[in-house]
Amino acid sequence: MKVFFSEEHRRHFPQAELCGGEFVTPFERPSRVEYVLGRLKEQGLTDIVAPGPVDMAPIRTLCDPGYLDFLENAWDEWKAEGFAGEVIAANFPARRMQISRPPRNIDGKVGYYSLASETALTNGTWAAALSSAASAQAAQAHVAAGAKSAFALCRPPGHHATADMFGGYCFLNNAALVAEAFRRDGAGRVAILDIDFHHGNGTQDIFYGRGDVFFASLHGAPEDAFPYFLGYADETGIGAGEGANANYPMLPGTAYDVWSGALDTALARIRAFGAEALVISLGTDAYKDDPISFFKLDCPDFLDAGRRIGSHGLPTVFCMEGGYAIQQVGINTVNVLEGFLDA
Ligand code: OKP
Ligand code: ZN
Repeated sequence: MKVFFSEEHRRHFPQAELCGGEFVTPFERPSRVEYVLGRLKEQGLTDIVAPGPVDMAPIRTLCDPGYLDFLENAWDEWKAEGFAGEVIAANFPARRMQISRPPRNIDGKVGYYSLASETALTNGTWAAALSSAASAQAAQAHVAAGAKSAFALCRPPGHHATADMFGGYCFLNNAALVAEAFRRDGAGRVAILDIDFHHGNGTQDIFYGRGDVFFASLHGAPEDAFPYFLGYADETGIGAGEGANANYPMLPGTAYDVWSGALDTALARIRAFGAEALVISLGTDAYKDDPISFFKLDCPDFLDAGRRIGSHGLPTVFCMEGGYAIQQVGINTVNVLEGFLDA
């Protein structure tokens, strides 16, 4: 399996994440990918290449123009305002406030264009987010050209990002870009399966009204887990998208017996949908020792999950999402890929 990876991810390394009322070193940190690269090489997956330049046109089609302008200029505007720290949201358009008028002031804009305040934006964030999207695009092009699968080692991740909001460590929705690219390249129906511990609210939001892209997510129940305000089982899609969204929220302590049942159900739905291509939002934070999650999957479970995904035989692009037990993130992520290849 070919791997697409850009060193430019390093340009996104905020010093701070707001966590429990303190600023901590962000869980989503550059060293995560070092562990994945190390494990890939250890297991003989050495076909690792840098993506070509990002294709902006599909990003402009997918995202709100004001949002893209914000991402590109936020750091400069923040500095011009005289703020000394990293760009962090503190003001949000809450219930019954205006959501159709982006403020002019950057302190207002950052809240307007975000869904949470844990994620800081810095000088290199835009470049890193574009490089992450470029890896996703290159992986998709490789599969569209006939390869059975590819791995986009994306950082920063993407599945929480909507067309107009960042948050949950995500800025551009890489998996959505891949699904859209498959559609443009002629796939009539595409499925996105999100196995990250957190609900892929951004991906769900992007495709919620569409019947051509099926979205399924296995995640911590929204009553108990970020992003808290989306991811319930009764969210099934709307209009043309009715029936093309499937959520599998699970409770604290969920282990592989229950999780794998949800995985099989989701895969059966994807098969019944008639997907011609598959995008996997590959987070491994369902791991038992993940510091910010509460499922109980063990390392070999990821191998088995990869096999189950691979047994469907669909052209597949994997996009890296979360996984914060950094010593194991390499093993768990590559286990999914090895299981897939072994199916
Ligand atoms: C991103 B991805 C830590 C709470 C963290 C945000 C989680 C974002 C997860 N105090 N809340 O889905 O892995
Ligand atoms: Zn996650």
